[in-house]
Amino acid sequence: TPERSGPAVHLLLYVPNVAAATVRRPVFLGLNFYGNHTVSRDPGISLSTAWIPADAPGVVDHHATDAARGSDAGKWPIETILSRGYAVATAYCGDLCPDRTDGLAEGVNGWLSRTTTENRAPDTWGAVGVWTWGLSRALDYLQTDPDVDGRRVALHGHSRLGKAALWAGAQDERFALVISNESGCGGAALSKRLHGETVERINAVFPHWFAKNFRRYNNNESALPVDQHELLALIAPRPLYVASAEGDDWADPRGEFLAAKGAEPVYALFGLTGPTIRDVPSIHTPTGDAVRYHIRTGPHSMTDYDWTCYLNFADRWLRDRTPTPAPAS
Ligand code: GTR
Repeated sequence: TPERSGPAVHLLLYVPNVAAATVRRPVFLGLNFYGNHTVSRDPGISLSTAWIPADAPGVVDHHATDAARGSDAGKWPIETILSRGYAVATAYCGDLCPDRTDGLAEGVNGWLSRTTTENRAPDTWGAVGVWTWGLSRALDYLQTDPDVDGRRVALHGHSRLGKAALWAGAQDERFALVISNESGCGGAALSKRLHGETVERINAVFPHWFAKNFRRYNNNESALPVDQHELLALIAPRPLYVASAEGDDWADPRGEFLAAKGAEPVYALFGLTGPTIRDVPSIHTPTGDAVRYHIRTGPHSMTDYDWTCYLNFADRWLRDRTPTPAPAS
């Protein structure tokens, strides 16, 4: 049937092994860059058979080999997350839309519409939109799984996948908390600052990521009717974490901070506060309550420091919420 021949998304799920759990576990959900097998060396994870970018370790002719297992595990401290009482869910972004210029011809978009990066209508989605849609479908599943609490899902994403996490969080109010890790241009960074990656540059190098309409603002950011603080504000009143790295000027840390600040007035309507200081805080000084921001040392990545901050933030906001009872066994 057509349904069976459609694209499949493989969702990897780890749940804390707690005897006689009385409540469902909150979840950290995020897409991964290079296949589920890269987030851990766990041999129980199936090796992705999908197309994978050539720049990933252990990839031969755009396909994963066993050498790729755990190659991105440094960004996924799964044991730590589980030990803090959270489940971990992830899927490969390439199952939804391969991350390459002609990737829209495959995956979900290829199956639905057969349009391509260049011949699609100017207002239809790009790869970021497809990944975003996939995050909501992953949440659909999590809300049916009795082991986890689909009402307490913390959505996170790094860089291009952080752009998708913000867009998913803005559109789908079922996500309980949203984390942007160095999402930069088209994510948390203000486009009109013209610092680091610009609209023209991102649309030229990644023509498949955004709607073609976004190209109207190439070298023309001042004409944008909105900027990224308004994307962040759409997540209100749900808790939002925006993080930057000192060595990641390309993502414009100050622009990310100022966007978080710019979302504050909307959070204030709900009696919630963000970073109350006026400019970028010192290194390793998370600041703000419902909208929280930090900048750490080091390059563009997602580190144990970042995760510690996100786990603390989730403890602050998701522990308070009434957990969904576990089904009677
Ligand atoms: C860069 C791109 C950024 C960011 C990054 C990443 O090449 O310019 O917008 O998305 O990739 O995803 O790591």
